[in-house]
Amino acid sequence: KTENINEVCCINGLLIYKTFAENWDNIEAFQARADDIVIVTYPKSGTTWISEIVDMIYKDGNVEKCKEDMIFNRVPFLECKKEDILDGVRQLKNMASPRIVKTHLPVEYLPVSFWKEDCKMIYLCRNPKDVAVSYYYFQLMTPVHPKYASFLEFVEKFMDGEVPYCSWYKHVKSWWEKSKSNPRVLFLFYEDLQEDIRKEIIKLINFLGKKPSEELVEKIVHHTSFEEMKNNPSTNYTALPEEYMNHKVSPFMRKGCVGDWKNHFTVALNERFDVHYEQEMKGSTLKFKTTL
Ligand code: PPS
Repeated sequence: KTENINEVCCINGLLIYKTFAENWDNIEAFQARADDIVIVTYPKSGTTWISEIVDMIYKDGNVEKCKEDMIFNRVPFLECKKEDILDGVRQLKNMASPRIVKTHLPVEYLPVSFWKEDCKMIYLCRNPKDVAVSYYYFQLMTPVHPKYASFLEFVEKFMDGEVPYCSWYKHVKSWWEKSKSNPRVLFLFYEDLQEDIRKEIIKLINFLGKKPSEELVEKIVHHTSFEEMKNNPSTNYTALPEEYMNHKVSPFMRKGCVGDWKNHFTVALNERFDVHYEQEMKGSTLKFKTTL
C-alpha cells in the first residue's frame, strides 16, 4: 500500500528512511554516556549477531536473561523510529547503563556526544556482495520499505550508493580510518566470525574489559550460532508486527553464511562489481577478499 511506504529521503546528504529523517533533531542531540558501547555496521552486515554476542558478554553468559526481552529492546537501534514500538532515542533514554547501542550511521553522522564521551565502538564489516544480497531480501520482507524491480536493479543502486545509508564503500572506508586512529574503535569482519568464532569472541571480551573464561566463550558460541538465533524469538525478529517484517516473504535470519552472492551474481555482474570495487576502494588500506 503506497501510504505505508517508508520512503527513502535525504537529510544532510544522507539517504535514510523518512520516519528516521523526521526524527533527525532528536538523533543529533542524543546524549551518550561514557559507558555506552556502540555497535556500528552498514545494514545487513551481521549487526544482530554481534549484538547478541555483546549482550551475552554483558550478561555474563546468562542465556535466560538474554531471552527475557527482544534484541531490538536490549540493543536499541539509535536512529530507528517506527511508531512507538521502535523508537531508538526514547528507548535508550529510558535504559539503565551500561547501554548497548545499535547504529548504521556513517562516521560523520554519529551524534557528537559519542565522541565527547569517548565511547567504545565495535564496527562489523561484511563482504559487500553478501551484504547486497541480504539487503535485497530485507527490502522485500519489510513491507514499508521501498521495492526494487529486480536484484540487478538493487545492485546497481547499491553500487551507486543510492540505497538507505548510501555508499557501502564510503561507510567501511571511513570507519576503517577511524579505527586506525582511535583504539576505542574495534573493527571486525563477519567472515572472521564465521571462520573462528572463539577467537573473535575472546577479542570482544578483552575489548570490553572483561575476563574470557572457557565456559563463557562456549556458552556464547552455542547461544549465538545461526541455528540457535534463527529459532530464538528474542533474536529472530518474528515478534515484530507483519507490517514491519514479513518473514513469509523472506526470513530475517535468512541463510547466515559466507558466499551466498555466488547464487545471485551472474559472471558479468560479478566482473563489473569487482572493477567498481577496485575503483571505490583505491587508496584504502582496507583489504577485503570479495571472492570468498
Ligand atoms: S540489520 O537489519 O541491518 O540489523 O541486519 P543484520 O543483523 O546486520 O544482518 C542480517 C544478516 O546477518 C545474518 N545473521 C547471522 N549470520 C551468522 N550467524 C548468526 N548468528 C547470524 N545472525 C544473523 C542474517 O542471516 C542476515 O544475513 P543473510 O545473508 O541475509 O542470511
